[in-house]
Amino acid sequence: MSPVEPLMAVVDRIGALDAIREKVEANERLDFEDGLELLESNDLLGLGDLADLARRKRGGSDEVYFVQNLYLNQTNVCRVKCKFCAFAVTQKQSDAYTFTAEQLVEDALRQRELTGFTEIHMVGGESPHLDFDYYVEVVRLLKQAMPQVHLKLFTASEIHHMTKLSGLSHEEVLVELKSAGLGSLPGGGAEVFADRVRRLVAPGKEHSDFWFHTHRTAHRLGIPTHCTMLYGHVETYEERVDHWLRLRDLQDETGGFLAFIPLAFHPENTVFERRGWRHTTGSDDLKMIAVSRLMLDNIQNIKAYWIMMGMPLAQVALHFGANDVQGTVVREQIFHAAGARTETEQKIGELVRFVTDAGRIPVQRDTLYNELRRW
Ligand code: V47
Repeated sequence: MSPVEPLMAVVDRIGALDAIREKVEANERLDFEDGLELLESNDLLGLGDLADLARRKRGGSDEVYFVQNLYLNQTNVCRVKCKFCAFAVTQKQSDAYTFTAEQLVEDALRQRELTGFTEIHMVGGESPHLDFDYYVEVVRLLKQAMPQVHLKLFTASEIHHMTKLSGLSHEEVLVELKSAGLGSLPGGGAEVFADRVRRLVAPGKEHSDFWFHTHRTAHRLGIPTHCTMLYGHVETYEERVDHWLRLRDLQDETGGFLAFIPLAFHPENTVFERRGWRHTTGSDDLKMIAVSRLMLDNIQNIKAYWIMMGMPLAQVALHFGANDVQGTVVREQIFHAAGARTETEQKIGELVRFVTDAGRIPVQRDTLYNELRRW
């Protein structure tokens, strides 16, 4: 190899980002190859700059959103053995729990006195020991006890599980939950859509077509939803880009996604820890925020989930295309079971300080991105 060859490769790569910058400046849509170029780039600051440009070109301002929310998990009993999951247990394990609807309400009311949250985010395992009536009752009683609180409950996988429990269609399940008080769906269960990856990390999980069918149906019924990608395990860059493009297509069709949240794989207490898998690095996390913003040109909000990345890196992510830090998050179990060391709760004052120190304007929002308060 001649000494100039590596240099030429670097120059080519810089040239590729320049070509993408021209597209961003012209508000042109990025394609599959662009997505790969971006992921392959080592020009981390260049990626951040480009993502920040894209955010502004598409109407973004200096506002950074957060919601005051409570996390609940109705059960950790799960029939699916996803290899990335450290949260799920079987009914026979000593740490298995399933709360009744009354217990969940009592717990939420106690927390409400302390924090005044506006959203409950609740997900759990796919327990074979529950029936659909249980889920409807949980929603109904939570709504009855706290009519003002938005209920963001159940991943698409759980909705699909409810169709199996009840024999109802996705639409029938969603209609019933909506009339009981369901407000929106969180974005979990998406993992990585590619069949190859799903077979490797979540062989017992439903096909990704069901995830899309659930979200498409929810959007049609006027239930907004969120979307995610679980990255940093066995997926290739190609499979990450494919995942973004599939989400972008559905958003073109329905406009029902409120936000995208990239989720970094936490290996602790999973099969992958035993195989030597390591935690993602800060650069990969920042790259994922930036490329998510660049590829998902029709999803307005990209979340830097501080529970996953920590507040200091989330602050940097605000300059890499993110405009949301999720929320106060009272208690979180899925990432903490898998090794997250972050606090489970941020006081509003602390969130405000972090956002302000990053040079942005903190805005408290409700789940639907209506402004409640700004600093
Ligand atoms: O589907 C599970 C992921 C998801 C691990 O909608 C893991 O606003 C990393 O969906 N390491 C559930 N990730 C959480 C979720 C979520 C989180 C924050 C905001 C929103 C939203 C949704 O957590 C699962 C899976 O993809 N997950 N185990 C793990 N060891």
